[in-house]
Amino acid sequence: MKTIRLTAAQAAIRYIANQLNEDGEPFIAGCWAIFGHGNVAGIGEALHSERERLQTWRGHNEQTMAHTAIAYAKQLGRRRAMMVTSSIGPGATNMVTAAALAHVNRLPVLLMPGDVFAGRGPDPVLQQVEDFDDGTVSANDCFRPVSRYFDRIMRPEQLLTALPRAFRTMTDPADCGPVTLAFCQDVQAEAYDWSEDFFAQKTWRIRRPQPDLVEVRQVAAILRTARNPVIIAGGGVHYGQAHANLQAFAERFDIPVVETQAGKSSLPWDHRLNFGPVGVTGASSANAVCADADVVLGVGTRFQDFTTGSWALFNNPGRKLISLNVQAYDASKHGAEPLCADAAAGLSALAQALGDARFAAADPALKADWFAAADRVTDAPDPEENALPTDMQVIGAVQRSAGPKTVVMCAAGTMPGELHKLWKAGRPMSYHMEYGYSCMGYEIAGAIGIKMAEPDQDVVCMIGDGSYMMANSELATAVMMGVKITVVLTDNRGFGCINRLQMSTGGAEFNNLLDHAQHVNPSRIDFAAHAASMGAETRKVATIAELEAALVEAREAPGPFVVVIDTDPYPSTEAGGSWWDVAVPEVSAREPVRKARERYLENLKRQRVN
Ligand SMILES: Cc1ncc(C[n+]2csc(CCOP(=O)(O)OP(=O)(O)O)c2C)c(N)n1
Ligand SMILES: [Mg+2]
Repeated sequence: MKTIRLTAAQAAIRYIANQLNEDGEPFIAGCWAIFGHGNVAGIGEALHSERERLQTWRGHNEQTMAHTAIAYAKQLGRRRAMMVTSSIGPGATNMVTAAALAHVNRLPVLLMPGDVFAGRGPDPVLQQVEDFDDGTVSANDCFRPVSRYFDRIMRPEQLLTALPRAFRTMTDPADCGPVTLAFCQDVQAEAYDWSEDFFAQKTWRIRRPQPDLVEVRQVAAILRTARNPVIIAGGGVHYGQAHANLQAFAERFDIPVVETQAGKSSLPWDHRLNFGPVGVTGASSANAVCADADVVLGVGTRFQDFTTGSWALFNNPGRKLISLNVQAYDASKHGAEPLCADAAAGLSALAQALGDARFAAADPALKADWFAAADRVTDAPDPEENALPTDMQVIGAVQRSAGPKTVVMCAAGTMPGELHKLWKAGRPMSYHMEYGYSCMGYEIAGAIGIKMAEPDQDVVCMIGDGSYMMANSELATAVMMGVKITVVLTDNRGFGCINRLQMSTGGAEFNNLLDHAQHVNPSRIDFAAHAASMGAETRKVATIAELEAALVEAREAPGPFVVVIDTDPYPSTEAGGSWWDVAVPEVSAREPVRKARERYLENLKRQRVN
């Protein structure tokens, strides 16, 4: 056996650089890194020696670097991913939130935090978390519940099994998620005689599991009894590249399709069978179809509460649930009849089994009514003097200035719900929403990842003032790396959506808008100046007309462009939507809370968990 003597870190990076996807591209497109004592000497030296084949990029925060990596993988339908390395301790735990985000959204990312000395010589090393009773605990144990695969590398040769397991996990359509390889600092630097074969190029094909024929038969039998079924398109349609299959299936059987946040843009918005967004932030058209449907067929959806209206949406007393999902866990949720398979393969098999079945067409007038209501809020004229524009008008302006290459993205705040309702998405993945973890601070970093994934697209990042304040520093990275993104920052001076939620649950306005928070001096943040200080081009606009003009400028600008607009924190789109289960206090001194509790109990009666 021919061997080569490398450190464990050098071997890891060399191995990673040699793993390809089925298109022949490196599966790991590059590595985001912030160095500290836990990774600079070992992993850092190894990344430098492989820099021709695996690029290294430097960001400003481990969490947001990982957001960039995760957004990249999401935008590419999990066909490629990135890695992120940190030092031990705070750099590592900064990534835990991002790991959770990837875990919830089933997205691949390779996290490689440094870890304490396996040999324990210098214990406690700087930043070491000391457990009095357990010698094996380090800060990195926080990653265990939020990693699909976690390993701690305490001897070089563990990499021989750990690295293939890591790539297996990231390229498995059912198990896909974040991998954490916690890499002990001394082990990174330790040499070992590796077989050269270990570094041979290897291709990881994402398999397409075919359905079990008995499951196909059972599910088809249920569907054949249906009169007015509905299809819920989730993120699995994108990841399974099942867009054409979905469209063909829906058209052949005349079944309306509704879309989750992750599934939006599965069908073009104006396709006759796309009845729009579903659930808490859904369209009246989609929700009417769902309320009535006798069979609900989920395709690649996790059925999270925003999709199901906290399980109060599907009101047909005889309704049955079918879940076509590549992951058996999701295929069997809430009493669903499972069809465990790749989305495209499952739809094809089901189409065959259904033969010439036909269902009652959904009423197209539902769609017309919805769009009339939606257009009224997005296309409302600029408000009277002294009144602020709404976030819905901002969406209208961004929509009017969007082209065929626009990708709109967001994660938390008012905008995700409003975009889900109101954005008209054309091509698949022209709408990128992180609404599994809905993590404030994903936005700017995520936009960078999307642009790196699809450099030809125009990426528009919609962000509230709250999310911007939580994480904005990768804007400087976008400037430095020449990653051109457009940021539309809606400044309503606080956490507008949570303030509205507080009010709707009977709460006093408290601790959400900045004016309602403890203060000596009122907060007046100059966001345009802030973004400009990081090198972005910025505009502060007052009206929707000015916003549209700035968006034209943004498209021509060479680098990141930030448009700031003050908006009204109170209005939201009243049309559409459905109940969301947010528990209201059972006893309270406040009359509005007691009233809200009564409404809550009424709504709870409609909840049907199985
Ligand atoms: C990291 C994180 N912390 C808290 C929350 C809960 N949360 C959801 S939206 C929101 C406020 C968002 O404020 P902003 O970005 O200004 O959006 P707005 O609703 O005001 O438009 C909060 C606190 C969250 N989603 N993520
Ligand atoms: Mg806000």
